[in-house]
Formats: sequence, structure tokens, C-alpha cells
Amino acid sequence: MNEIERVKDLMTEAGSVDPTVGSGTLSPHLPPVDAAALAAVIRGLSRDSKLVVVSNREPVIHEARDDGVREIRPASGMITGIEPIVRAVSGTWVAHGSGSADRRAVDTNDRFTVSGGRSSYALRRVWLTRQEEQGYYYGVANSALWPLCHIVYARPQFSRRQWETYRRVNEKFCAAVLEEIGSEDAIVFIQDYHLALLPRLLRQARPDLTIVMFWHIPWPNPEAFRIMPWGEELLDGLLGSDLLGFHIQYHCNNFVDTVDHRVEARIDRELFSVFRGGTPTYVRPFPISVDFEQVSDDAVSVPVRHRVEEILAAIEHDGRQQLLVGVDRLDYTKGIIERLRAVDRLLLEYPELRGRVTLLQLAAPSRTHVEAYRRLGQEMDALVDDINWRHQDDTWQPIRLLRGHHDYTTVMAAYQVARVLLVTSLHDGMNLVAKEFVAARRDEDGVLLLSKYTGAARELADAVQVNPFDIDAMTQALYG
Ligand code: ADQ
Repeated sequence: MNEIERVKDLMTEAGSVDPTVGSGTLSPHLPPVDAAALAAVIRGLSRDSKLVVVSNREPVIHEARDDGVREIRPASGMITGIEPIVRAVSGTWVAHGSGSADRRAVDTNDRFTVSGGRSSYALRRVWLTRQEEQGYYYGVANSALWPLCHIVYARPQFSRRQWETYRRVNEKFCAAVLEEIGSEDAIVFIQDYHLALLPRLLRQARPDLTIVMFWHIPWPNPEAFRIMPWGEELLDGLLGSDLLGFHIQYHCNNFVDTVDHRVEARIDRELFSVFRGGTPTYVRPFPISVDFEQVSDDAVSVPVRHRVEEILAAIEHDGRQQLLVGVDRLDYTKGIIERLRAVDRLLLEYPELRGRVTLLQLAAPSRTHVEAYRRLGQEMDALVDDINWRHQDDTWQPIRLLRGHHDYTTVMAAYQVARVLLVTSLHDGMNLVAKEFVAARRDEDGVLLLSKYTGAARELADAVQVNPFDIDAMTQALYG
């Protein structure tokens, strides 16, 4: 078995989840997926090599506040999934320095040491101009590729100028990675749709590198992908990797079918690999998960128990209400509007539930410079107002919206207070909120209402699975 194959086997083992089948109540029988297991995988590949993880989003952001500089951990499933790996092998993480105080925190080589937790690692920040951020991040990545890959009826926006910026920024990341590696052997582990051209750029500069790419979001079928004007270049970029990972086999199949339709390449369906330009790219599913034991322990810690009390006091919970909980980035793929409509309909159809059910929604603002996200925020606020106005009384409101980026303790506390956790994504590569909830609820007393269109739905067979586009069915699932 070659090294890539070995990694694939180990990662699949480490990332798989096998909860026992039941009736909607969770049993957290996940095998431990911890930093050590994932690190063992990467170490297998990089025994004598340096590990460099590359992503757009940085794992730690420094923000300037009135009272000094604050360190923020962004709400990102990519970071939740990948950080334990780089931490465990004390690797280097190259990412866009996006915080207002990021430059103040780095040394003369633009590096910052991320400590805390079990071990530390180096964060190398790449600086982007506002124009680069606009074209590459808000433009190609989040107005073209994100809607293209999720297929949730949000029309992708394509612009040649933005594509040129996207290419330039990928080149910038390439230069930073090469600088970090120097003349060493290295395995470069690239994250996500922001950096699709990076594998080929690195391959051309350093054919000896081991390049692993993980695509955290869905890959669409060839019919949906065909409208991408620079599809060939994007596919060629990805095919610079030795190993290309998606969460589930279905996305691997879509990717290989897309290659088949769009570029010249030799596809080996037995090995599930693509040959373009000499070296094979193995395409494999790695169902990413969370550090189950860690989350499980954190969820019952003293700070989380205190936060539970604080949350219940803040929403004036008087013990009579069952709490439905949502924890999301404010993103149109997460089905927040559909979830609100289902709660509204529940209260209309079953008025006896008024005063007895409350939805606590944590929503972290995201990509606020993209028009579609701004509109979503406005739509959500208007709908919450509307629903509360329709059903509330002097002592109770059906929807409690906690808008903002919440810390880990608050997220864990929200899982603890939930009778039902609502994950209603219209489409989602995996969805780690669902897995965190399973890990956090040792009491096996919470219910997970989970969209069928998440990668997680393939593994979490115990959850009550719903079609989030079908509001009536969601209403009935909530009532049941
Ligand atoms: P995301 O779309 O970011 O990830 P998800 O996997 O659910 O989605 O992870 C979100 C993470 O952010 C979780 O760790 C959660 O605790 C945290 N979070 C969510 N809302 C928050 C809030 N309001 N405040 C603070 N923290 C919050 C992308 C893909 C997913 C895929 C992951 C990992 O879209 O499909 O599962 O990458 O590959």
C-alpha cells in the first residue's frame, strides 16, 4: 500500500461515526476521533517532513477593541475539524491575516505562535489588500463557488476580474507556503474552495512535495458545474494534488464525473484516481468529525454549567418551555429561514404549544459584505419580529435570537439546554454542529432534528431526518 492509500485508510477510520440506531434519541456511541488519531494519520505521511496546513480563514484572529486586543476563534467547521491535526504535530498554518490587530501580534516573519491546548503551532499570516479580499474572498470564493457547489437556488455571480484576483491570491499563498518550507521535505495540506489553484501551483514549483487537498463543501454534479466559466482551470488546479478529499463518496463521484465531462484526463474508476500530467490524484471520502472525548468532557465542565444558568436567566426561561436550539453561521445554506417558518407553523397549528416552546437561535454573522448575506440577515430579523409579534404574550416570546459570534463555552451551553437541536441545512458538506451536539449530550436525552442534505445525515442514523424545504414535514417532526 502506498503512503497516500495508507492515509486514506487511516483517515476514514479516524473520521467515521457509527451511532447505534434508535428512535430519535441520541446515543453518543461515536468512536473517539481525537487529535492524536488524526495526527497519527498525518505523521504517517510526514514522518520526516514538515506539515504545512493552508487555508483562507485563520484559526485565531486578533481584533482591536477599546480595552486592548482580543483573540477570537472564528465560527468555522473547517477550523474545528483541522486544528487538532496541526496542533498535534506542531506544524505550520498559513492563512489570511484578516483581523484588525493581526499585524500587531506577529513577529518580523509574519508569524504568531498559537499556544493553549495540548501543544502549540506556528501561524504564518498572508496579507491581502482590500481589493484582493473583495475579488478573491467575497467574489470568486463566496459569490461564485459557494452557491455553485451548494445548489440552493442562489445564483452564482461570475466576474473575470475577480477570477484574475483569485488566481493572484492563490499565487500569493503559494509564495508564502514555499517560503515556509524552504528546502525541507513537506506535506502541504490545503483547505477548501478558496485555494483551488494552489495544488497545481505548488506541484509546478516543487514536484517533490506531497500535496493533500480537502474540499469542505459539496461538489455538484457535472450539469450544475458546467456553468462555471473557468471550470477547466479550476479542475486542473485541484488535480495538482496527490490526494483530494471530500466528506462523502457522493461528492467524490460528482467530482470524477465532472472531470470526465470537462477536461482531458485518464480516469481509473477501480483505483478512483485521475491522471493528468503524469502523477495520479486519488479522490477519497473522509467524513470529518470532532474530537468526541474532548467535546464530551468540555460540555459538562463547570464554566459550561455556569453559562447554562446565565443563558436560561437571559432568556427568562421559567422552566415551562421546551427549548429548541439552532447554532449556525448566518448563511443561506443553513436553512434558518425554513426553520423559523416551521416554528411559526407549529404555533399556528398547535396553539396549545404557545408558552411551552421557545426557539433559541445562535447566529454568527458571516460574509456580511456579500449582498445575499446582508439580505438574509434582514429577512431573518423581519421574520423573527413577525413571529414574535404573532404569538408572544406578556411573559413569553417564541424566538430568542442571540446574534453574534459566541465563544465555545456558550455553544456548549446551548447544546446542554436543548431539548431538540435543529440542523436544517438546505445542503451541507458535513455539518459539525450536529456532531458536536451528539458528543456534548452524554445524557442521551436530546433530540437531533437533522437535514437529510448534510453529509452528517449519512452517519447519524439516530437523528430525526427531515427535508428542510418541506415546512409541513418539519412542523410535524417538531410536533412529534
Ligand atoms: P461550516 O459551514 O462553518 O463548515 P459546520 O461544520 O456546521 O459549518 O461548523 C460550524 C462550526 O462553527 C462549529 O464548530 C460550531 O460550533 C461553530 N459555530 C456555529 N455557529 C456559531 C456561533 N453562532 N457562534 C460560535 N460558533 C459557532 C464547513 C462546511 C461544513 C463542514 C465543515 C468542516 O460548510 O459542511 O462540516 O466546513 O468540513
